[in-house]
Amino acid sequence: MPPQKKLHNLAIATFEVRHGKTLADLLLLHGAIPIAAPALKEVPLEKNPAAFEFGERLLKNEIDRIIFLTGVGTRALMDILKTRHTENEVLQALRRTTVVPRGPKPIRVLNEWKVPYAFIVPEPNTWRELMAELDARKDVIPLKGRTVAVQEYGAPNPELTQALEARGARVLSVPVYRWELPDDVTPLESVIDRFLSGSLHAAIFTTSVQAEHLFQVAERLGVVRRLRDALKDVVIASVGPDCSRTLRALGVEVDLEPQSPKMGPLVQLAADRIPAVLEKKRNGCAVSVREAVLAVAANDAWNESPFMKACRREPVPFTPIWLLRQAGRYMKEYRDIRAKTPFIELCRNKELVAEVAVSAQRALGADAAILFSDILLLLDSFGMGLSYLSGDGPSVERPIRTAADVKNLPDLAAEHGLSAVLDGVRLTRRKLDARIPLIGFAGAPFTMASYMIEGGASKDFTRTKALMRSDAAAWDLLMEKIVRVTSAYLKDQAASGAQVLQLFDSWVGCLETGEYERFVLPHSKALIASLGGIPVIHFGTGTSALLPLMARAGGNVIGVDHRVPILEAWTKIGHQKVIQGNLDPALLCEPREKWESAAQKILDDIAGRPGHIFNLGHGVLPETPPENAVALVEFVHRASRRP
Ligand code: 1CP
Repeated sequence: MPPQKKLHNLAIATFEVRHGKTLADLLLLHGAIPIAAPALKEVPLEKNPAAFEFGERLLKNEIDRIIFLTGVGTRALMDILKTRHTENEVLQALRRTTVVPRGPKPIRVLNEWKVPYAFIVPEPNTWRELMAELDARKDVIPLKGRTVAVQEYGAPNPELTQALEARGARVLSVPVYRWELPDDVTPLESVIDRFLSGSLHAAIFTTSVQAEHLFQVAERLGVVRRLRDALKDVVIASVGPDCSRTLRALGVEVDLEPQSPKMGPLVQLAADRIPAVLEKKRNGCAVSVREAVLAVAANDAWNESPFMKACRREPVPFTPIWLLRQAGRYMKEYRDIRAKTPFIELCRNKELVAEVAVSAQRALGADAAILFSDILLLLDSFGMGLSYLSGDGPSVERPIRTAADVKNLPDLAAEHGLSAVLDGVRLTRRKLDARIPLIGFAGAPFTMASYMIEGGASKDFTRTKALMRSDAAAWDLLMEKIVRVTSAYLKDQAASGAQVLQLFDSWVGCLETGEYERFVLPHSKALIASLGGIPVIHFGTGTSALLPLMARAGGNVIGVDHRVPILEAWTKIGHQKVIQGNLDPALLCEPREKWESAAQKILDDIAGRPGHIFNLGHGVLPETPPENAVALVEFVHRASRRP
């Protein structure tokens, strides 16, 4: 009879390597969705003097007891010894020695070899039961003054060594292979992301090393505490007592452990108990991305940065600053990379993405980094055929011109197809100073629609306005399709390591207020509301008249350009919001006196009120001398420093 599908649609992380497929198949039978993240690789020791010494001494009858801890290790040790001795010599020597297998797997190998063993260790077959059995037989199998060889698997077991030495034994450790992180840690990284975003329901650990390696990768990503918190909402199943002990030492509570430390009973227990335990742990409600992000925010270094404090309108030691398009063509390092790599390729290459974003933040000393990517990549996900023609800007092969085009446009929902960008977010976050927040971003619905309809850059947005004004239903449908996928994309960026999200409505300033209110506001509002509590910067240019409405649409921070005096903008937005801006980027191409006095004027106007993030009104121009950008950051820090 097929098992009941007790784990219907529950996503369960597994880390097993050797029996990974079996474990996945068992879980599938129960209706679960196994998410495999092989957590280790076994590296045979090439030079293994300890094993050779063991072989020599074994043959000279100098080894009194041998403890075999694993089946695979027992066989591997024989393979090593066979490079120096014959199999028969080794078997004969083993038969003259007291052999103690820890569990059924080494027993199977010994039976095959017809090597007698001293006794069977009772379940759960950890080194503790093994020692208890030895203690019970101390008259028959004394340890005092005896040489005890211990076949080690992966990592040494210092507790077993100590226990043997405490009983007077001389311990000879015989390593066979060691465990390392797998060559490709991406599956582990992505499982960690999924834990952090609350999209996994359970985790099954079949060895201690799996747990250790999971946390090693979390450590590299700088998310140990976040992972530990996230695992509180997940059912943790462990194969046996040693594995559970390791998990607890890592700060992870174990929910399920079978009586018998084997995969079959473990999966059966998991199938029987996971749904109820999950219900209890989550109290009936799933963890949202927002809760996950907020709950962990309190722990991270970036959370106390001047930038994040400004986002919360808290007092800051100096005004934080970053620059729109701070990574880009004005920097020689960027141009050098671009000379070798087409733009879209660059955006999809996580190493280059991280390098460009992190090096720009460092070169400037900026208080935040922005993901290196482009708002238009999403057009390709819609199948519109995006290219960047040198000099002419972006071009879309199949723009949307009619209501039928809108209808035929796929509703991507969560399938944004930009996992390569998320890889970039993760790597950027990892390489960035922990105190520097990372800004993720996307185009706002209107600006995205304008590129989709115009097919590229535009000055007057004639076609966009025509569709909007002539067919409200088609327009709303288009905006809704954009909102849905953008929402999923931005949430994924947050879950991958972006602390703040910026929404670029770069061209919305071409609309009059009534049109904004009818055709844009509801959609931008729905998008921002869907992001929960993740801090959002809502940016536009030429928006002087639209600012109160943009503020109404949402965003903790409103980004304003240089066409509106900053205090006037703040009044329009409302002082409960944070303001970002607004030096004219063209000034940065001028001598220092010009931009310095304009920057000073902005700081004077703001007069130290909390809730200002300094920025340009729009992106750094390609002809900007980079030293001016660096000097501006330094100037704003110095001129705004509070006593
Ligand atoms: O030739 C090149 O190397 C490409 C130039 C370039 C760069 C450096 C483009 C093409 N995009 C980008 C990066 C980029 N784009 C970033 C990350 C860099 C950073 O800020 O440090 C960001 C946030 C964007 C967002 C973006 N792309 C916006 C919104 C911001 C804004 O400037 O208003 C817009 C409108 C785009 C579209 C775009 N991307 C690129 C071009 C040439 C254009 C068209 C601009 C236009 O319509 O005139």
